[in-house]
Amino acid sequence: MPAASPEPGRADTESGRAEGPVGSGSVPVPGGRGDPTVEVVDRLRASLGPDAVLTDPDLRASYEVDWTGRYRGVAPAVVRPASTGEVAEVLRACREAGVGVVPQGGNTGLVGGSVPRAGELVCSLRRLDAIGEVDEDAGAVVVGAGVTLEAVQAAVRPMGWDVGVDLGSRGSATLGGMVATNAGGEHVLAYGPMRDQVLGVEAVLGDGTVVGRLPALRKDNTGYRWEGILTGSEGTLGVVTAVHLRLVPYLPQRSVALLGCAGLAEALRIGGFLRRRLPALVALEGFFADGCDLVCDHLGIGWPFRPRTEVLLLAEIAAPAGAAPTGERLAAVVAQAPGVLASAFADDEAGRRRLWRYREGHTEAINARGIPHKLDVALPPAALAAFADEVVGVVRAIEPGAEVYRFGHIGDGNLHVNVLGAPPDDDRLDRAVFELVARRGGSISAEHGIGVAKIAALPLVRTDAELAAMRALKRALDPAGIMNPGVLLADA
Ligand code: FAD
Ligand code: 2HG
Ligand code: ZN
Repeated sequence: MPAASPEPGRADTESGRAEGPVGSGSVPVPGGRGDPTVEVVDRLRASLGPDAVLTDPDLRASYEVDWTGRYRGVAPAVVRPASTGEVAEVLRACREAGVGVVPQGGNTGLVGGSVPRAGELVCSLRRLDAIGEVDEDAGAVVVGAGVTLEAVQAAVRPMGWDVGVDLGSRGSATLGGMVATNAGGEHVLAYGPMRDQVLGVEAVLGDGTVVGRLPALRKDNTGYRWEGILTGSEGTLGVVTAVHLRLVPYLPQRSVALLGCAGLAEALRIGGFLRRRLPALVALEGFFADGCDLVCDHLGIGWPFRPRTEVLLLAEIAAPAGAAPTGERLAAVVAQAPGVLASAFADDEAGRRRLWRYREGHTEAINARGIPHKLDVALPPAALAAFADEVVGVVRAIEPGAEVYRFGHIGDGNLHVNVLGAPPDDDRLDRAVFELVARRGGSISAEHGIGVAKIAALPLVRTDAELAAMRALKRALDPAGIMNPGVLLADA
């Protein structure tokens, strides 16, 4: 399974956005006395200590470009607070000076929301990396926002618990970032997205106020809930500093089937057949032959089976240790499924990884070939297969030579359309695809969020009244507008 890591050296394009301090009243001399950014950096150096404030361009570099290389900017400094109190001090200093802040966790976000655009400070949460004691009876744990998903998995699995969300970026993505983006991933089918895993959060709002009581109670019906407001807020309301996670039982006995199908409609039909008969199904993923070829070339491996088929469907079932073997049950149900043209199975850890890499390997293989346009969309289940055909024509009408890769969590109606061969700063094809999605009753973001990549398209799927209510919420919690300006909401 690929480990996610930013690749600063890959990027050679600017996002095209102006750089410079935000929110200042009079016009200060950049870098001189009276420049609010310089004053904030000096203040934070004094209060957090010099090691927590990175201004050297080489040290800042990996924080200033996103994972895809499509979005980048320059930050006057990267600040690395080590406690909730220090995060509050960062936000207070920025608010008083009117300087924007970009919260950053693992920097694996795919919509450009985790890197600076217009001279904002980057506030990296990676030093908030404490993992609390696992509540073995209740199945819950409190973790710092900067803890990686992989670290939480390693901490809770020996106790028979697991995290309900799993992502290919598990080695770098942080729990704070996963809450902020309401991450989805490979097990939404079984456990839902991040929103369903969060019992409570602690956070610092845009004005420096600390909110949320941890540990949270499983039942606490006392008005608005911070975890509800902040999950999916993409760093625009405040900084999540700690998360109280609801855990799910660890199911180490797993079996994977990779199935060859004639097309996406057939794959969805087979998926429905498996779902009805296999309550232990935890993943139902899909991808097309051209993406499989790309992954094979990138990893230097062969196809998982012959004959070569247009679509590949990956199904995984899971059971507790010591339960009846899952592999036999999976193979027996697959044998009855109509329309399976080829198959490969794995029950052991190494075999499962081998099959998963055809699916999880897409993101890295695509990035290795160029800077992609990433269009993470959801469609009503009945519209997904027709959309997958139609979208290729819509892209090629704008960019005739484009390569269009389609893969994703098809059991959730979620397709990742990745386009190579179009200029990174030209979003005409993004717009055309989002308009198609809106016409077909879908969502322009299934799981990655809006960031800066989709901000102009948000009105396609949210009403004016909804956007006005979102802006009002933003103004209430972040009155100075310092939290991730330019992300999620235009003109907030
Ligand atoms: P970052 O990238 O650092 O930030 C993402 C957003 O959250 C930004 O807007 C940032 O400002 C904000 N933010 C970060 N930390 C905080 C905080 N503590 N408080 C407030 N705001 C904060 N995503 C999926 O949903 N499903 C997948 O299957 C999936 N697979 C991936 C596979 C690969 C190989 C890669 C590279 C990415 C994948 N992603 C996936 C995208 C990404 O990993 C998720 O969006 C993840 O939740 C981002 O976490 P992060 O810590 O890297 O956040
Ligand atoms: C996945 O499902 C991730 O692999 C990344 O959400 C999707 O690279 C992408 O577009
Ligand atoms: Zn995904």
